[in-house]
Amino acid sequence: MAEPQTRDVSNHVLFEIATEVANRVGGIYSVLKSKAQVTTAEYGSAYTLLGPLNRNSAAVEVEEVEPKDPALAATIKAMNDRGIKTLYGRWLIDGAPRVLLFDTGTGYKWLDEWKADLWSSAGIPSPPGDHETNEAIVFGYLIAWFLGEYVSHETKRAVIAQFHEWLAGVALPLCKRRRIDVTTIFTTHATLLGRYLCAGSVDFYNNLQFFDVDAEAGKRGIYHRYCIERAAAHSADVFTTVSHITAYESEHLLKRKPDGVLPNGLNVKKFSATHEFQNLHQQAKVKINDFVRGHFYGYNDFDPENTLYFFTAGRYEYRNKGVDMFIESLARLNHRMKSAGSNMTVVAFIILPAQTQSLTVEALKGQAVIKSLHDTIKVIEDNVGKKLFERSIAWTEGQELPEDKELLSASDKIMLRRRLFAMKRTSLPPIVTHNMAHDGEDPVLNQLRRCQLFNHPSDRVKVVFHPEFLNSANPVLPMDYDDFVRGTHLGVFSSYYEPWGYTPAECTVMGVPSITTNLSGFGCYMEELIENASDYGIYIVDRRMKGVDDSVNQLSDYMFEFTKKSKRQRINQRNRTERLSDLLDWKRMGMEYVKARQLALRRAYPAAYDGDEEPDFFGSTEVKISRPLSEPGSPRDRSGMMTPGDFASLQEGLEGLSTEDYIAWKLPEEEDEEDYQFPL
Ligand code: G6P
Ligand code: 1S3
Repeated sequence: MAEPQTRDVSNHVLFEIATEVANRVGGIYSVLKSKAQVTTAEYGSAYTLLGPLNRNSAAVEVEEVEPKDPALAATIKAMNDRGIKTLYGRWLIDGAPRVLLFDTGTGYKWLDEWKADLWSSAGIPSPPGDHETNEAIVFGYLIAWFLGEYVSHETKRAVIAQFHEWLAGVALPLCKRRRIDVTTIFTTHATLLGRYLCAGSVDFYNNLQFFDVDAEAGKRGIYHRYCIERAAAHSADVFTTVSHITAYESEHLLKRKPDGVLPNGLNVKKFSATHEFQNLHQQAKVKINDFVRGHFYGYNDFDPENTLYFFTAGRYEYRNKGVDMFIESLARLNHRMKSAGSNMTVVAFIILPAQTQSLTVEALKGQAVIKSLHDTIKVIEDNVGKKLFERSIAWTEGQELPEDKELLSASDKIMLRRRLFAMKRTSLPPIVTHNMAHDGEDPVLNQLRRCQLFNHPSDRVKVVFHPEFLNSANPVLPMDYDDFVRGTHLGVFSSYYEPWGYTPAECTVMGVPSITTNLSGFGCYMEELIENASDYGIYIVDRRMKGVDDSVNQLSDYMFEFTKKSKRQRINQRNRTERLSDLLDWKRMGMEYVKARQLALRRAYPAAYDGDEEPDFFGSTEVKISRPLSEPGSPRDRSGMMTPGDFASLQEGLEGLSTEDYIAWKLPEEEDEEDYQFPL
């Protein structure tokens, strides 16, 4: 084994290990992909992502190249010689980081041996028949093999290995046990038990301290997975989570207090002028209008100018993602708008992928009849135009101007009448666009039925459940997700369990206001940073201190107040929301990763830091962003801790550490003049 103290910490190598490298599954893919640019800017070729090989996605996302680092080449060769197949290449995304993907299938011949070793060396059981855990074990053993081999070739530079989530965590206890000369970070993006417990009907946050974790994991058949997660958290030199709320949860469920929080950022692309993103909103909204006209054919009795598009989207975790609360609040909003005689209409989209058979005939027909109407009107327009032109050319002084009635021929009228008849409908516009595999048991449909949100003409809140992710090739709603988000007015994510929550963050960088909760990492983060977040289009529902009924009312209040905004107010609010995007940029957020890595190096190689004491990582010194200048001041309505746990932030303690690749957040100094041409 190499002498740990002799490694060069300033010129170190970084490996980041996850199962979603070049393989889209969920949020971790978004983290790695969006962060790649800042990490490659900092590390160049000293940064490699390690993941399992998924041939289908690697075929489109990875370009194979030869490794240049001799230690890496020797390590890959040694593993290839023992029958392990790998793919080394560039991930074809911004930053083009290097990736090394392992074909786990080629390691299965050792599965039983590795399972026995995991039990004898770490006390982690692995019952048969759990494919996901088997994959995690094989991947973990391959990673530990890789790291052990790599540090035997690379003897000078320090090596940091950062692991994401339990699925990539098996190698952590192995690194510790085998005393592999690397320093490790484990970043968890959720906890297994947290996700399971929240999806049930427990009062999770008030009972966090009291759960009998082993028993709860056992009851849910995930004890062995929980053991892997807990072992990973305890074996890492540095343990981090994506938010303070998940840090608090981890302390109680995984029994290790995280060293700090590494919040998720985005790769923000700014426009040179604010009106550009406002124009994009308008263009995208027109596409949504087209869909809505088709979907509600026969019932287009609401004015698109007075229609607002709200939406929620995510993985189909009905309770965890707060879809239950969203639907209940929509029903109350509907009632309030009706009682208030509102002239506005809200169309609420629910975009959650579920098992479906196909698009419904009605959904397809809706778009078809509107297209035929458009086509027919185009023909009539041409005919009328031609006639008007002929008459005008032949006009002489003293003659009457052509009459409107004469311009529309009998055949034009018949054509139009046929189109209008095709739009007659005996049933209400549907609430779902697809034939569901389990219509009768679907929680969203059942809740809409219970709340009687059936798209009746008298309803001021209409709903469209689109049980499939969006894409521009969809014949009914042909838009990519980003495009769709831009065209909406408000995103609603009333999550109960949300370690971070990319969906409202994505809304923010696109200048779309959103509603989140103080149980989501993102919501807590924004609440801590901004004095009155709702002025900036970040509404935070209190799901922590309020009872469910009060939270539902708060959510419907926010939505109701939103419907009362004028167009000018909406435009101004979007400008403010968009101004927050630097706050979520990896150029700023990535700093926390830098600090975590520094801490890992310090812990593994204290001699390289002259035995200095580890800095203090507790407390938070973030300066709040004040309310916008246009808003009247009022006393702060909140104070105190970020989250129940008041967790460490890696912000402090490592002062003096700066990387040119990372920028600091600046307060928006003044509102643009163009925003305030009209008083609010
Ligand atoms: C953007 C466009 C404006 C448009 C407005 C509609 O700001 O630049 O031209 O009027 O969007 O806003 P609304 O909130 O009604 O969709
Ligand atoms: C997790 O994905 P999820 O939707 O299961 O990781 C994401 C990335 O860190 C995070 O944004 C999300 O809240 C977590 O829940």
